[in-house]
Parts: sequence; structure tokens; C-alpha cells
Amino acid sequence: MTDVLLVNSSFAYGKVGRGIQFYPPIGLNYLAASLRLKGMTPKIVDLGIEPFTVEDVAEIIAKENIPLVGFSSNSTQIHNTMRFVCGLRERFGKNLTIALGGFHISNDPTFLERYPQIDIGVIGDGDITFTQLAQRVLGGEKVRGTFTGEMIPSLDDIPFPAYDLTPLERYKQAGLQYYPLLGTRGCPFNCVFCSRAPMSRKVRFRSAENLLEEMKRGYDVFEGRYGFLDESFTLREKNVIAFCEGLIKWGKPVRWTAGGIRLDQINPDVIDIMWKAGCRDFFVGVETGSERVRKEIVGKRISDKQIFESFKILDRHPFEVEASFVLGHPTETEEELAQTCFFPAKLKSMGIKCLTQVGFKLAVPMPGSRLWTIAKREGKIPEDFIDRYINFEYGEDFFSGWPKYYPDGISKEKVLELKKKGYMKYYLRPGYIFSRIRRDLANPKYLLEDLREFISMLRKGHSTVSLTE
Ligand code: B12
Ligand code: SF4
Repeated sequence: MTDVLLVNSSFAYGKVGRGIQFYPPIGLNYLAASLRLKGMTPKIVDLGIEPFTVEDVAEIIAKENIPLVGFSSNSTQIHNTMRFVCGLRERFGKNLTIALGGFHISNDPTFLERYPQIDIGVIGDGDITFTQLAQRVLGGEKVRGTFTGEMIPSLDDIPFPAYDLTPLERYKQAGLQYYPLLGTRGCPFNCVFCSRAPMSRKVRFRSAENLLEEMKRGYDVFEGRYGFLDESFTLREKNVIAFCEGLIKWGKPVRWTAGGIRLDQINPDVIDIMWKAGCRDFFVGVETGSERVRKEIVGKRISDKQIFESFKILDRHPFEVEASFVLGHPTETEEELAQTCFFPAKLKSMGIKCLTQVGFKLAVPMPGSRLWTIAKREGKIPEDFIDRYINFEYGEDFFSGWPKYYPDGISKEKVLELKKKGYMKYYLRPGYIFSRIRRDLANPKYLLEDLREFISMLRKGHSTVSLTE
């Protein structure tokens, strides 16, 4: 019998939302593993893949008489989270204890003062603290309040995520499935648009042995394909090297994607061993084509020269690298925006081979980020935005409803126009078109896909798989 229901929220109510079904809700898989260790029997409902309404979730709770439900919510999903919270409170009254954790409350610590429908709030890591609170609730105690999650000192000490509670085969990225892994928690940097709970600046690492043990257990799941969700995979070089050496020694044919890598943390020795150990692709945040904006505003002290040199190092192997750019930084000029949009094509013209995909995203101010504070100070986001969002004053859809940040004097239309030009310049290069035609002729199943992409690029100015405009 289930005693704790863990619900991953979604920004689409009663239907499967775009863009969340790439990975399971790992935070909840981790929580469930810790709860189990203390004898509890959790169940996970992921609203990202289940089109459930309040009534559907209420039925699950009623059927098994579950006393405690915990919601995981990012800020993007907080309106729908509250729709569920209020609906369940109405149906079960005080007989149900409702908890909230995840990125929104971690960046809005007084949330429960405004929303007393929730009994328990947990800021930051939930593994230790929520397990203790759940034991107290199931023991019959009435627990209320916002608690700061105890930081796990060593990530090796917590159990592996309980993936058996979420059907891994239903999570796909570009048609492929990867066993999800997290080698680190936290990031020491402070990029202007990044939404981080204050305590997540402290980075914690799993040991190579611990990661390899989880990989061995997960080997059969997706034929040795693994996907890391780390934000800065190469942060501690000696760990990466030990991990790659372990993988090579294991000798299995594995293929993995390294999540995010910072371009100021590219060491040729590390890159060589990563390739040898089966790493084939990852993601880098270039953020802007303007060195001034990158250094002064974004907070990434990386020069254009360093970016080029890092890409050159990556080109030692045929990696596939996706570069991400953010459009619309405070004080950014039209010229600087144009520099960003044409930066990927410039890298290609300089002979960079490994850059295979480019993403331009409009800047979105998120609670916990410096951009959020700036946008509020400049009056671009109202002080009570979150409460209005919860009231659905900005609509149901996060992607079209949540405000973007446009620098003073630059219109939305101008940003979208430059973005479209940037994509065209990058993707409509003869070299790129020929490489796609070669691929399509070798495997005609790609032909239709490429035609769709081409039309989307011409009509909307972005890829069909892009979540945002
Ligand atoms: C993987 C990922 C995704 C995946 C989605 C995976 C999924 N199934 O949800 C994809 C690629 C689809 C994605 C998309 C987006 N993402 Co994203 N993503 C991440 C990433 C890299 C990892 C999440 C993760 O697994 N963390 C690891 C686990 C262990 O941590 P955790 O989830 O925080 O869980 C712990 C605690 O929070 C707590 N906890 C969590 N839930 C609960 C519940 C209860 C009851 C309790 C008590 C505790 C608790 O305990 C857990 C264990 O300690 C994070 C950054 C990061 N490193 O966390 C960004 C992050 C969550 N994403 C973010 C954003 C902005 C987005 C997008 C909006 C980007 C965009 N503009 O398109 C979209 C929209 C997604 C959405 N649904 O809202 C922001 C959210 C900021 C915010 N304030 O909400 C983050 C924090 C990145 C950032 N730093 O800005 N994302
Ligand atoms: S954008 Fe990446 S590097 Fe910058 S603070 Fe966020 S996680 Fe760290």
C-alpha cells in the first residue's frame, strides 16, 4: 500500500505538456529511494507524461487512503501545482498532509505564508529532511512549516534514484532514450539568467566508483546509452578522469552525453579521455556573441578567443556539440544582439567542425536569478507576478504567457527578426545543406523530418522541436 504520493507538476493541465517528457522527475526518484530506505512505500505520478486532472490524482489518493502527498514544482509549473493543491485540499480537508518542494519554493521561501493550503515546504535538498518529515507525518504528528533541507554532505551516501517508479521507456529525447545520471549537484557560478537556490552554489560530487556502480546496474536499460544532466560536467577534472578510466576498464560499449560543459573548462587531456570512454555529445552555453555582454552582464568571464580555442580543442574528435545562446540581456544593444545571432555561423566560417546544433532562446526572468531582480527593478515584471501567474492572469501556457526580457529600446519583433536571420545564416549554409542531403539519401526516413524542419525554419524562424519562440 502506498503511504506517500509524490507528484511531479506540469505546465499543461489535464494533458501531456510539451518538453518535459525528456527525463523522469529525478528529484522525486531520489526522494522515493530515501523514503524506501526508511521503510515507506512511495508512488510517483509524473504529470509530464500522465494527462491527469485533480480528480484523477484525488482518486489515487482516495483508493489507497494515502495520508501524505508531496508536489515537486518549478516556477514554470507553480500555477498548475496550486490548482492541484487547492483541489485536493477542498476534497480531503485536513485529512491530507500536502508538501511542496523543488525550485519554486527554494527561490520563494515565504510562499507558505501566502498559500497556507500547503502544510509543509522544503527548501533545497529534500532527501534527508523530507524523509524525516514524512516519518513524523506517517507517525500521526501534524507537521506544518517551511523547512530548510539538510544538505547531503556526500552524494555517495544516498541511494540510487528509484527509477522503477517511473516508466523510463516513456521518456525520449529526439526519439532516443538515455539512462539519466547526475554526477554533481550545484554550480559555483552565477549567470544572470540562471535560477538557483542560494544554497546550490556549493557543488557536491559523486565519486567515480559510485557513478560506475549505478551505470553497471542500468546498463541493460537502454543498451548502454547514458545521459548526464549535470550543468558543468568537467568542473573537477580529476573526478572526470577517474570516471573515464573506470569506464574504459569496464570495457563495455557505452555511449554517453555529458550534459553541460563550460568552455573555460576544456582541457585537452580530459577531452581526449572522455572521447575514449564513449562520450559523444554535450551542450555548451556560449550565451552571447558579445564579449562585453558575456563578461559584464552574464557573468561568464570567457573571451571570444577562448571560445574559439576551446572549440578547436573539441575538434580533436568528432563530437557533436550544441551551443546555446540567450537573446535579450540587460543593456544589450541591437548590434550586440546581431553579433550573437551571427556568432555560430562565424564559428563555422572559422573552420569549427564539432558545432552541430544551435539554440537561440529569448531571456526569461525566473525567480532566483539576477535577471528576475533586474526585471522587477525595471518594472518589466510586477512585484506580485507569481501570485498573478497562479491566478492564471498570464494564461495557462508558460511558454507564451511568461514574460520575456527585452532590453530597453529593443522590441520583441526586432529580437525575433534577428533570431530568424541567425538560424537561417547557420542552417542554410551550403556545407550544412549538403551534409543533410547526404544523410537523407543514405537513410530516407530523415527526409520528411528535414523537410518539416526546413519549413518550420522558414515560417516560424525556429526548429519544430524548440519549446519556445
Ligand atoms: C533536467 C532539467 C530539465 C528537463 C526536464 C526534466 C523533468 N522531468 O522535469 C528539461 C530539459 C525538459 C527541462 C526543461 C526546462 N527547464 Co529545466 N532543468 C533541468 C535540470 C538540469 C535538472 C533537474 C534535476 O533533475 N535536478 C536534480 C534533482 C536531484 O534536483 P531537484 O529536482 O531540485 O530535486 C531536489 C530538491 O529540489 C527537492 N525536491 C524536489 N521536488 C520535491 C518535492 C518535495 C515534496 C520535496 C519535499 C522536495 C523536493 O529534493 C530533491 C532531491 O534533493 C535543472 C537544473 C538542476 N541541476 O537541477 C533545470 C531547471 C529545473 N530547469 C529550469 C528551466 C527554467 C527550464 C525551462 C523553463 C527552460 C526553458 N526556457 O525552456 C524548461 C521547462 C521545463 C518545465 N517543466 O518547467 C530551471 C527552473 C527554474 C525555476 N525557478 O523554476 C532550472 C533550475 C535550471 C536553472 N538553473 O535555471 N529542464
Ligand atoms: S547557467 Fe550553467 S554555469 Fe551559469 S550559473 Fe547556471 S548552471 Fe552554472
